[in-house]
Amino acid sequence: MAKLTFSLVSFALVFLVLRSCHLLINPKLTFSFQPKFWAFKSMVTRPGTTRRSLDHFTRSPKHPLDPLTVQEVERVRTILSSYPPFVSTFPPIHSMVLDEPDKYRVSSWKTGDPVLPRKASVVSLVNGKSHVVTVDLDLGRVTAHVISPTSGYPMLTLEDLSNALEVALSDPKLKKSAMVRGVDVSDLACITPSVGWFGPNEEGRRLVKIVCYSRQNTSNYFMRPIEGLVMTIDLDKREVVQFVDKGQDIPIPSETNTDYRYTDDQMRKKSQPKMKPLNSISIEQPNGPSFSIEDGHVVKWANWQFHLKPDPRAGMVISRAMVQDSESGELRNVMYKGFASELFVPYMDVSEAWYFKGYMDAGEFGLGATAKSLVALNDCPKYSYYMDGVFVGSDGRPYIEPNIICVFERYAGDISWRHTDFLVPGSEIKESRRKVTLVARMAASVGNYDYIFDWEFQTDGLIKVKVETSGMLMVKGSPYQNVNQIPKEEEMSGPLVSENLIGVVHDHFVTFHLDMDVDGPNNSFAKVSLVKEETSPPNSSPRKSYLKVQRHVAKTENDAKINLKLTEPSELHVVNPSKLSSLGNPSGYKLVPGRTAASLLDTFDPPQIRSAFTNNQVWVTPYNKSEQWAGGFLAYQSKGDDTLAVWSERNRPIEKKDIVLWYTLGFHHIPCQEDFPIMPTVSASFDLKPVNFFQLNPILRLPPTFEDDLPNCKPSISQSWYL
Ligand SMILES: *[C@@H]1O[C@H](CO)[C@@H](O)[C@H](O)[C@H]1NC(C)=O
Ligand SMILES: *[C@@H]1O[C@H](CO)[C@@H](O)[C@H](O)[C@H]1NC(C)=O
Ligand SMILES: *[C@@H]1O[C@H](CO)[C@@H](O)[C@H](O)[C@H]1NC(C)=O
Ligand SMILES: [Cu+2]
Repeated sequence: MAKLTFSLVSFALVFLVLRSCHLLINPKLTFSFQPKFWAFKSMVTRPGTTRRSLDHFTRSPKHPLDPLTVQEVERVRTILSSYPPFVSTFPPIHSMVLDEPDKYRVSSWKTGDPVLPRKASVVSLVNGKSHVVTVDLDLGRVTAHVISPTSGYPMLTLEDLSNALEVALSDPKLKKSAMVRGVDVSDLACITPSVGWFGPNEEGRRLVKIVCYSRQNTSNYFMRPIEGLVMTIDLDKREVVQFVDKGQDIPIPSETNTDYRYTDDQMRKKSQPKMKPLNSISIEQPNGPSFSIEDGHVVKWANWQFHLKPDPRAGMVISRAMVQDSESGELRNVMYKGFASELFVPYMDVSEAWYFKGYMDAGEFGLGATAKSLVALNDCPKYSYYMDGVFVGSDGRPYIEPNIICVFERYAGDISWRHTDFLVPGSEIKESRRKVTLVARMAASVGNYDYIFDWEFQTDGLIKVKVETSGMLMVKGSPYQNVNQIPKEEEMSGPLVSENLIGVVHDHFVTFHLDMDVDGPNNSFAKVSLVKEETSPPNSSPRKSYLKVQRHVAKTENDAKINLKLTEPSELHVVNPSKLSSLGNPSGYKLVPGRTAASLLDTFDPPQIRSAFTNNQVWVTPYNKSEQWAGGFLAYQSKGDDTLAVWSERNRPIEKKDIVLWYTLGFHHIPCQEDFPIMPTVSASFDLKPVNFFQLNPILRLPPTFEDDLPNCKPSISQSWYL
């Protein structure tokens, strides 16, 4: 068993290094697996770190939504190997995930019931066509096989990426371009950005772009672009379709200050930052955390319960989120399924080496497939529980990406509710309750960028969904070292962020699929607007105007397409009209947008057509199991014929229906010097907040915290520290 574990782990680590997004280092580089293996081992035993034993070999599914297990993946592969169309040549597997059982069967499933029939959905590519095959694990055979009718290709595989790099690196033109700039081919680091879709040139063949950097004297090659050099590779013919090199006069930016690793010698030699160092800090949980994770995926904490799993495309999926009623104790449905459906990142530079950069990171590269093990104590606090991802390689075999999700309780010193009252003499009141929450976190490293996804649950029923970005800017080489050298008439695609480096302006849009089931599947979407009224009749009050609440229940999809405007405020409620409180209000949850942005690109700009789901910040659609991916099921090189915007043109009825809410959170990003050489995190979030869901404040009777509750802590009077 131990030996087996070792070999699987090493196998997984090959992928840990190789199976990444639009990033792949020169394949001539040899990777050392051993140190990573030990890093992983030490993590298992680190104190304050909880993780279940590695039982992936024997594990069987316990819940109908549990991801495919190692054994199930092996079995699917065996079934496919003897499936007649796949017998002569086993096609590359671009995706293999659980085909989730029917929603209504899952909703009525209870712990202890037999697990529902298990099926796998497999996407493979045969002669340029995407085959979607359903394998029934109980029947042991293929039960459905369709060729996808939409445009686009499935996510790229590791082989696609390494083939593309091999083709690029063996091209003498690339060697020559590198040499002209004084870069040895062995110092080239090339990445494989997606091509997007810009018309007939990109159609009928799978293409990828190649863009290179110099890794000379730095691990942060992203800051040393070989500007103006871009290759287009045909992935299946394995040939260079186009070679462009228009940047030979642009210097490669210096490696100075580009490295960011703590172990980097240069970093160590340098002085510490000019700030007073922090003392050690940690949250202590002497009795352990108060959540439990049953059967590996069902998280139970305080009044919450939900199913949590990694997904190669969405990253992290929350299902069947239910909250306990504070009065009756009943477990009530809130959301059937929530996940990041697509992530659109268009760059604002239309030149030849840049125009195509408009990524759809979930559908093109996968948010889970690019997520790596979290760094204990830095990515997640002490007492975190770590969950592994069981994913599938292009050969149809399983591999394990360890510790890609962490679950932890957060106490950030915040307040849940409070009041002090001193208006009645002699009866001063001081009541305050601290806020402790539960977080599920994952971090995807899609090439240069890192996206940290948090789903945070509060005891008052609120769910906060947060996205943070960090990592490296996608920068452009420039001849200029100072803004005073830039000619007035020259149009720059972004600010100078370091010498010879332009931080190209871009956007990030993350679109969430939120299948709300507030007290059951049949919900309505209500826009509760605030509108200005004039006092009438005039002079009947000293006031001239006031705001009035207007409630509009959306009948069809068009009624629920919303572009947020500060001057037209409205609350966005998902309500269950058949579940009224004792006061007669419908039970609901509201979407509370936080920081966001709208895409300002032309609606007919090709990247915007493909990512038309960003045309509105809010959409509501009737539930349809096949409408999960806002940018289309096959996003790679898609033409935008299978997006949320296209589905929604049907303008279907959405009142008193099982509905899905779609919300896009976004950033415009004008880079600045502080983003170099690695960006401090930028965050944006939105809330799903109960509205007339509970009878009253659900944490009214939450007890306060006293010093006796914290036996390990010294009295918390601040003066004592300064004695
Ligand atoms: C950079 O690396 C090259 C070899 O790759 C070496 O010759 C050179 O001295 C290095 N420069 C610095 C500043 O470390
Ligand atoms: C939801 O509404 C449909 C009709 O639109 C009805 O058939 C179904 O029974 C309802 N489901 C529940 C759980 O109320
Ligand atoms: C579900 O969605 C797909 C894709 O938009 C569509 O082809 C299909 O007709 C839909 N099914 C129903 C029942 O509306
Ligand atoms: Cu950015």
